[in-house]
Amino acid sequence: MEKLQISLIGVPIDFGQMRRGVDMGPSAIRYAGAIERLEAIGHTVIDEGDIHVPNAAKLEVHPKLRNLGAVVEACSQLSMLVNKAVKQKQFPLILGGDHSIAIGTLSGLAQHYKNLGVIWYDAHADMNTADTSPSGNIHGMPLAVAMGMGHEKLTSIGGDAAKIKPENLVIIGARSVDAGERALIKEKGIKVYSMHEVDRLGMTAVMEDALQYLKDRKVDGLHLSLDLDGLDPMYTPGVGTPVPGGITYRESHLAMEILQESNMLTSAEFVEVNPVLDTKNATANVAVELMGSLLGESLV
Ligand code: B3U
Ligand code: MN
Ligand code: MN
Repeated sequence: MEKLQISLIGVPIDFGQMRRGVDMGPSAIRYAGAIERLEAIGHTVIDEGDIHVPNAAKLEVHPKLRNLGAVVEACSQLSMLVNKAVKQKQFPLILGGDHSIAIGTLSGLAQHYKNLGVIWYDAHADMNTADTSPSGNIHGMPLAVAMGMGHEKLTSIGGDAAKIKPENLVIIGARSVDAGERALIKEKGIKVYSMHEVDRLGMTAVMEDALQYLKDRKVDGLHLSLDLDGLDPMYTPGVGTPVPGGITYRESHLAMEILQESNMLTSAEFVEVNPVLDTKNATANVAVELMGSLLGESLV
C-alpha cells in the first residue's frame, strides 16, 4: 500500500443546517484519535488545523439559503486549502462540519481533476436547490451546487464551471430523498444505490459495481464524501438528521476496504459528526475506525 502525505483539514461549521454542535465535529474526530490511527498505518499526517469560520450573523442572509454568507466564506477557504494540498501531491482528508463543506472540497478538487469520480455515502441525496429545498439548509444542496445548479455565490466558488459531472457521481445508502431531488436524479440519470440495492445486492456487489461504473467513465480521481448519517443511527447516533434503516457498521467497513483495494481513491471527507447529540463520542469513533479501513489498516 502506498504511504500517503495526508493533509488533514478541519472545517468547524454548523451553519449549513439547524442543529448546533456539528461545528465540534473536527475536535471530536481528532479526540477519537484520527491522527494516531493514520500514522500507525504508516502515513504522514500534515495537520492544517481548522479553518476559520466567520460569524454567520454578520454575513449575508438569504430567505431560502440559511447562513449563505458564512457557508460561502468557509467553502472558499476550504477550496483553496484543498487545491494547495493536491498541488503538493498530498491526500486531502477533510473533517466536517456539516455537509455544506463539500461545496468547498469539490471546488478545490475540480481545479485539478477534470473528470473526478465521486462516491456520496449518505442517507440523503443532498441535491436540492433553494427552490426545491424543504428546509433552506445548504447541507442538503452540495451536489446540486457541484453540478452547477443553485445560487451563483455558491456555484462560482473556485470558478464558474461545474465541478463534477452527473455521470461521474455514485450515491450509496440513500433512503430519504425529496421530490425535487428525485426528479433531478431521473433527469440526469444519476447512479444511486439506495438501501434497496444495498439490501438486495449486498455491499460487495454494490461497491464493485460502483467502482467498475466509475472506471468505465475513466475518472481521473476519486473522492469519497462520507456523511455519518449514511450508517444506521444505531451505530452513529451523533448526527443531525438520523434516518433509520441505514448501512451497518460491518457493511461500512467492507465498503471502505473495497475502496482501499481499488487503489482509485484520491481524497476523502467525513461529515455531520455532532458530538452534542452523541453518546460517548460514538460517531466520531466510528468515523476514525472507517478512516482506518479506508486508508489501509488490515485486520490480520
Ligand atoms: N433533504 C433534506 C434533509 C437533509 C439533507 N441532508 C441532511 N438532511 N442531512 C433537506 O433539508 O434538504
Ligand atoms: Mn449529507
Ligand atoms: Mn445525510
